[in-house]
Amino acid sequence: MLTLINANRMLPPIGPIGLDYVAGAARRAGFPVDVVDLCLADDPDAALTRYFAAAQPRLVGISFRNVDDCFWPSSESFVPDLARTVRTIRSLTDAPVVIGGVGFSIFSDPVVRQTGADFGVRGDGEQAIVSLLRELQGARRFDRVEGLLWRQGDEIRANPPAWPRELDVPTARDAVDNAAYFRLGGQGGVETKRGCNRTCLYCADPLAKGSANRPRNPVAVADEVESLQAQGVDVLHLCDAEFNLPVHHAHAVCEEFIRRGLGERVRWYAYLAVVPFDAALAEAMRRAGCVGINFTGDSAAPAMLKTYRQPHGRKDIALALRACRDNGIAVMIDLLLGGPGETPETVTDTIHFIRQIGPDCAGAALGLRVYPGTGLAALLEGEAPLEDNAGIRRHYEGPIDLSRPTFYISEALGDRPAALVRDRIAGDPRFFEPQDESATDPTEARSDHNYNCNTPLMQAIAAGARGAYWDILRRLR
Ligand code: B12
Repeated sequence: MLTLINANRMLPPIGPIGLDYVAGAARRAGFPVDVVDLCLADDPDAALTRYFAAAQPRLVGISFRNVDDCFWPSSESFVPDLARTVRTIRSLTDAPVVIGGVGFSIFSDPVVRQTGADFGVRGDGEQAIVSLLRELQGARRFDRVEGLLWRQGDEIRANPPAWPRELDVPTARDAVDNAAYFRLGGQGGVETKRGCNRTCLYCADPLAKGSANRPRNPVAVADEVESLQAQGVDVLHLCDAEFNLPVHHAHAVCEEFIRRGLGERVRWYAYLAVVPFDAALAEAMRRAGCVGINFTGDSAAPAMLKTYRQPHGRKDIALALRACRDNGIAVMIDLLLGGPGETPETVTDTIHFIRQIGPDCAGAALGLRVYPGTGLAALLEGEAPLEDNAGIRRHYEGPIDLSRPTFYISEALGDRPAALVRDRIAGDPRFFEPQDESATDPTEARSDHNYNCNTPLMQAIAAGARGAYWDILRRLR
């Protein structure tokens, strides 16, 4: 009835958790579901040809998690590949095609246009897939399907997304080969909530997940962790944008994990905002199994933190690090260098401060991906046409198209901003640093934290390493 396809072929492979949930929801509503996982297939075209020779689904759903690698300067876009996959599917079946996924949700309209898909779903997929299947069987009232993009004549219409406050997500996690992903990708994933009520300048999360925090019942989250553990997956990365928003929910999840003794059976990592965070949360997280935190530090320069609309100050970064140290939790601090107003002085200040407080590692990402509908896009568009903005960096010609990898790096950092950042890092091995502009081979001696085709990472996982990728890479050093 429904065939779901994972189109993300990035390596190391990350389990398509969204597809697992969507498949679970469709099955729970009584629809038979097949999953064709192109990430685990050696030859995707052959896998599709083999599958459709024997199957005639009513609907084909594609999960499109990453629109691009979100990394300057590599800027790899996956939309052309997706368009090719849609064409291949069209040559093999008459079933309509629907696309969903987090990356897709940010760019739903252009991706539907560029791929020629029949439908798209922006936002949560669990309710939407069931509604769409029912409408396809019945009245075909597509205006009733949550988050649906659909064609009416030459127009593409879009319904408001389903961002239910009460999240009822299937916990069985049995539609995807999670054991294979654990073996090849070194981690599993689980969500404790969706959405984010922060308004960070550059972030697209509210566009894909909504701007309210939508917590899940901690009991369901723990059930799901146990489902994964039963499949042999005992090292996890939480898939929340920021685990500690809201902080009472983070405590409630930890309490449930501790009550079930999960802290002794699984290890996990999470993304966290720098505030709110304190020793009590660090201790609860450690007891619940957390071994590593990736903080959204962004910067340590007060002016940049203000521009990024971060509520934390540099002192809070140091305090959070101390609380983690006291509880044996490894720390990665993610920096976002090059935003509006960044100067060589603010870069120096940030890197100097981070080196001084000494986290286990720090990600010196350079360049902000400009997502449409964010504060960053509004700020830049308000100044002048994007074409005239000297801070816009891109590898394509013609008019600016934000659905293609488009970045902003403050003009004040000059023509070789990566060289400048690397100079300030001065070979400190705790930093993941941007690729030098003069590097000719992007894979050669890489010291960044782009997890797309990251060979040292894949080799370490093949040799048995498990955990967050930053933690595996830092241990390799
Ligand atoms: C956690 C996370 C990670 C973890 C993954 C951990 C794990 N074990 O899963 C790690 C750190 C490994 C990671 C890595 C990367 N990530 Co990441 N990640 C996230 C994060 C925070 C959550 C993703 C997630 O799993 N969400 C939970 C699932 C359930 O949601 P979902 O996929 O959206 O699925 C729902 C809907 O989209 C929909 N849906 C999904 N599929 C389908 C299919 C159909 C047919 C339908 C109808 C609906 C549907 O229904 C689902 C349930 O409601 C997101 C941001 C976010 N808040 O979502 C970024 C995000 C997805 N990552 C992103 C990027 C860029 C990357 C990297 C490419 C970075 C890099 N260059 O290294 C790598 C890629 C790694 C890889 N090999 O694939 C970007 C993608 C944006 C873009 N430009 O395309 C995001 C959106 C962050 C951002 N705003 O920049 N990431």
